[in-house]
Amino acid sequence: MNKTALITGITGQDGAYLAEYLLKKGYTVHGIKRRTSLFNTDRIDHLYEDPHEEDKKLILHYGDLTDSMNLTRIIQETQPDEIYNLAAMSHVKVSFETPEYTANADGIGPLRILEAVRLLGLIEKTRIYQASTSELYGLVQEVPQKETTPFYPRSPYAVAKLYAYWITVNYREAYGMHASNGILFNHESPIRGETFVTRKITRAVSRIVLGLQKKVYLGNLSAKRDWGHAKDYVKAMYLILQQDEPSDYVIATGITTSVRDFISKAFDEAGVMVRFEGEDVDEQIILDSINEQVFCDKVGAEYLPALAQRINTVVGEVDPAYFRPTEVELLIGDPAKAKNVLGWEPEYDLAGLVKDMMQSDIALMKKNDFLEKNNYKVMNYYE
Ligand code: NDP
Ligand code: GDR
Repeated sequence: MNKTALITGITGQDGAYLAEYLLKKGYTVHGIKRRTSLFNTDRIDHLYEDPHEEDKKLILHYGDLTDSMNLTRIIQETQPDEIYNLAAMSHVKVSFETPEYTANADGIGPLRILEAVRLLGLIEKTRIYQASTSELYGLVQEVPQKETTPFYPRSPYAVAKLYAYWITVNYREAYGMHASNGILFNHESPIRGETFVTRKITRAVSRIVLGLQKKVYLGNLSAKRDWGHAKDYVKAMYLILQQDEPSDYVIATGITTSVRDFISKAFDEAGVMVRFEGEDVDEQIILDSINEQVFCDKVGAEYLPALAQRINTVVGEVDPAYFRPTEVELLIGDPAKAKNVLGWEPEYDLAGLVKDMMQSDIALMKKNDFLEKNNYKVMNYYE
C-alpha cells in the first residue's frame, strides 16, 4: 500500500523539495497552502496536477497553522500516515517585528497538529515530523552543537520553535506518539526565499556581475553558519519518520562558514575576486580582479568589458538596518547521530551548493533582463 503524507508549508523551499521526493517514492501527497491574493505555488507548479484528473497524487488544501478547526478537518479527511510540519513564519529578523504571530504559528501551530492527531484517534497511524532548528542553540553553549547541547534561543522565532520542540517531545512521552524533531541547520538552494542571506547574496552577485546592479547592502558579515543543501535535508526528514522509534536528530554538515566567506565564494563562482576593507559598519566589499577565462565560461564574454571598468570600486556595504537585536554568531552542527542511526549522508558540500545557486541565479537574472528589455514586467524585489 502506498503511503499518504500531509505536508504543511508545501509552498516553501523544503515543502517543494519534500513533495517532489515523496511523490517519486509513490506517496500520495496532501499539502496545505495559504490563501493569498496572488498565486503562491511557484515552487510546486511543476508537480501540479489538474484537480479534475482522477487518481491525483498531489492534492492541495487551503489552511493555516493558526486555525485549529481547519487543521483538524484536513487531518481527519486525509488520514495521513506521515505529517511533515514545515509551515512557519521562518524569518528570524522578521520575527522581531511579528513576535505574537510568530509564537502563534510556529509555537502553537505544532501543538494544534499534535492535539488533532491525538483527538482524532490517529496516534497509532500517524507519524509526525516537526521542523525544529539550529536557532534553538542561539547563544553558544558548546560547539559543535549536538542533540544534547543546551538551548538558548535568541529571537521570538527561536523561542516559538523552542515551545514546538518540547511540545513534540512531550506528546511523544505522554501519549506514545511517533513524533520527532529534526534539528536542521541552515539549508539553502536555488529556490531559497530571496530575503535569506545566501539567496540575497547569490541574486545580488549575479546582478552585479551582469552589470544590472551596483551594490548589495548586508548586515552582520561575521556571523557563521553551517550551510547545507535543502535537497539533502528533506531526505533526512523522510528517514526520521521511517525509523521504528521516534527521536530527535541534528542535521548539519559539520562545517561552518562566515557570511563574508560565502560572499567571496559566490563571486569566485563567477570568476570574480573581491576583498573586504574597513571594519564593522564601515566594512566594504571591493571588486579586486577578474579571472577572464572563468568569467567568460560562467557569465559570458559580452559582460566582461563593463565589469572590468569596475575593478577597485565598491560592490557591497554594511547596512546596520539588517542587524538583529540579538544575534546568533556561530552555528556548527554535529550530524553523527543522523549518520549512524539514519544512514544519512549529504551529497552536496558548500562548493556544490554555491555553484548550484549561482548557476541558477545567473540564468534567472539573464532571463529577467531579457524580459525587461522587451517590455515584460519582472518582479525584481530588493531587500
Ligand atoms: P519557507 O519560509 O521557505 O516556507 C515556509 C512555509 O510555511 C511556506 O509554505 C509558507 O507559506 C508556510 N507558512 C507560513 N506561515 C504559515 C501559516 N501561518 N500557516 C500555514 N502555512 C504557513 O521555509 P523553509 O522551507 O526554509 O523551512 C521549512 C521549515 O523548516 C520552517 O518551519 C522553518 O522554520 C524550518 N527550518 C528551516 C531551516 C532552513 O534553513 N531552511 C532550518 C531549520 C528549520 P507561503 O508560501 O504562503 O508563505
Ligand atoms: P537565519 O538565516 O537567521 O540563520 O535563519 P538568514 O539567512 O536570515 O541569516 C543568516 C545570518 O546572516 C546574517 N546576515 C543577514 N541575514 C539576512 N537575512 N539578510 C542580510 O542582509 C544579512 N546580512 C548578514 C544574519 O544576521 C544571520 O546571522 C535561517 C532560517 O531559515 C530559519 O527559519 C532557520 O530556522 C535557520 O536558518 C536555521
